[in-house]
Amino acid sequence: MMKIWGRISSINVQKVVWCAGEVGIPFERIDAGLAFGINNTPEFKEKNPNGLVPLLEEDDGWTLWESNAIVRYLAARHSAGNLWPEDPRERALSDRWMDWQTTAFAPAFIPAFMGLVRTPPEKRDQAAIDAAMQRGEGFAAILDQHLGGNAYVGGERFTMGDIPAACIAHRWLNMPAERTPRPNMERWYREVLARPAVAGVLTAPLA
Ligand SMILES: N[C@@H](CCC(=O)N[C@@H](CS)C(=O)NCC(=O)O)C(=O)O
Repeated sequence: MMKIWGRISSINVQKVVWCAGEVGIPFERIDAGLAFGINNTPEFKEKNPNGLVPLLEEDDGWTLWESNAIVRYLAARHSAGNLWPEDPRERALSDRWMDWQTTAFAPAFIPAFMGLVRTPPEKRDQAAIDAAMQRGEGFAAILDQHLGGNAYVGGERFTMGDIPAACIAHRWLNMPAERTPRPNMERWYREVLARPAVAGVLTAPLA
């Protein structure tokens, strides 16, 4: 059976587990990373020299790391024409939001997530948290505006691009912090959160 290595509290593991659920292939998830360890062992690093999760391992031993690459692979292999749009323009829009999630929205506010969710109150750097929230607001506004005119990130239907974008939206919308209301983003988030493949993947409260 296909294996997905990685703890479910990792956003990058969440993307892959959600995508595997969407395409409906059986898989086994193996906890790795943080307190679970494993990811820095020589055996794991042979499969992913970065020592990071997620890692996909197929029945024949073929492996793939980098969460968005794994999402694209699973979607292309098992859901071409559906999660993985055949039309190059539709696919490009889906791809765009995947790259934007990783390179823009996530790096902007992850210091706030780490401070508010993974750091005890007495050790928090409030100034760094506030600055990260302010940066995040700018990107949240961009996604909200896009979803004001589109049902999903890639257009009128759910595609692979919604998965990374919704995983980061989940963090943004559930952090214990004040945020500007984003009605379009919240409408889309609630809708994708109701998909059966999300069950057990995006947890609240955040961990
Ligand atoms: N660009 C990589 C980043 C992977 C990454 O940073 N993974 C984190 C978890 S989100 C990790 O493995 N951290 C070490 C750990 O959990 O011990 C991807 O998208 O897969």
